[in-house]
Amino acid sequence: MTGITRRVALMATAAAAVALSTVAFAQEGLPKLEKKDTYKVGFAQTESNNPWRIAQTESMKAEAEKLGYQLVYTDAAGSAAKQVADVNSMIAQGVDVIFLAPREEKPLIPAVMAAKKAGIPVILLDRNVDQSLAKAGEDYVTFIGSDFIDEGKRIAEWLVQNKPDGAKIIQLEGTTGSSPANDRKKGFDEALAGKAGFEILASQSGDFARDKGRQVAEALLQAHPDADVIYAHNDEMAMGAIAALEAAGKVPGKDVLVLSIDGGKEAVQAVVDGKIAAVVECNPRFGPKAFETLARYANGETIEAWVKNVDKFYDPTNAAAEVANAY
Ligand code: GZL
Repeated sequence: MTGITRRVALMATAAAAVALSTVAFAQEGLPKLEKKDTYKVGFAQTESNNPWRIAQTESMKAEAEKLGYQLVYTDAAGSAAKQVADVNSMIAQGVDVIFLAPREEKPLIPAVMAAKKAGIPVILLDRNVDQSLAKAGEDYVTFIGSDFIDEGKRIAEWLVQNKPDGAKIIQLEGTTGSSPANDRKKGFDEALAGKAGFEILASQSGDFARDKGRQVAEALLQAHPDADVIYAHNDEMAMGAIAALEAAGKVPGKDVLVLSIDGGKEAVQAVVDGKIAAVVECNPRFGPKAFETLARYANGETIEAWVKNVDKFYDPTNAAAEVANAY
C-alpha cells in the first residue's frame, strides 16, 4: 500500500469512528445525573389555579425540603410559552435536573429539547408531551403520572353499569391540548362507542377551571335540556357544573348525574352528599415518587418509560370511609 493510500485509509477510518461516536451519542443523548449528596432541582409548574395543582406543588416542595435539596420553582400562570421560558431560565441557572408538568403536549417540546441539549435530564410529572415529537429514554427520563385513558374508560364503564338504559351526556373537557384532556376524552368516548342509548350531546373545554366549567355547563344545559349526565374531566369543573344545575333548578344526583376525575376532598364529600355520582382519583401528591425516581436515575438505574400512578375509585359504597384520606 503506497503512503498516500495508507493516509487516505487512516483518514477514512478516523472519519468513520467520529461518525459512529456521534451517532452513538445521539442515541444515548439522554443526559445523566451524577450521584451527589444534594441537588439543585427545577420544578416548572403549569399554574396554581386549582386545589389539585396547589397540592402537587406543596408535595414537591415538602419532599425537596425533607431531602435538603435546593428547589427552583416556577409557575407559568397558565401560559405554555411562559413555561418554556421558565425551563430556559432553570437551564441558565444550572439546575441539575428539571421536573416538568407540561401544560400542553406540543408547545413544551422545545423546553424538553433545550434541557437535553444543555445536558440537564428532564422528568415529566403528571402531564405528558406528544410522543411523536419526544420519547422517554431518549429526550426525557420518564413520565410519572396516571393512565388518563383508563380514567375516562372507568367513568364510562361506571355509567354503562349504573344507567343500563343509556344516557344523554354533556362532557366538560380539560385544558385544550393537555394530555389529561386528550386522553380522558379518548378513554371515555371509546368506551361508549357502540353502546346503545349512550349519546354525547356536546363536549367542550372548561379549562379545568371551576367558573369556566360552570359557564360552559350552563350554556350546554340550556342547549341540551334533555341531558341527564355531566362528565367533567376534573373536580373543579364538576363543582362548577353542580352550581350550574342548582342555578337552573335541577337537582344534581337526581335530575342529572355528575361524574368527575381527581378525587379531592370536596368532590369525595360531594359523593357522600349525593351531588357527585362517582369520581376517579388522580392523586397530585407527586413529591415522594418524583424524588425517588431522581435517586434511582442518579444511581444509574434505567427508568421505565412510564412510572404509572395507581388511581382509586370513589362512589357511594366507599366515599364516606375514604373522604378523610382524600387530598
Ligand atoms: C392531571 C392534572 C390535571 C388535573 C386537574 O394529572 O394535570 O390538571 O386533573 C389539573 O385538576 O388542573
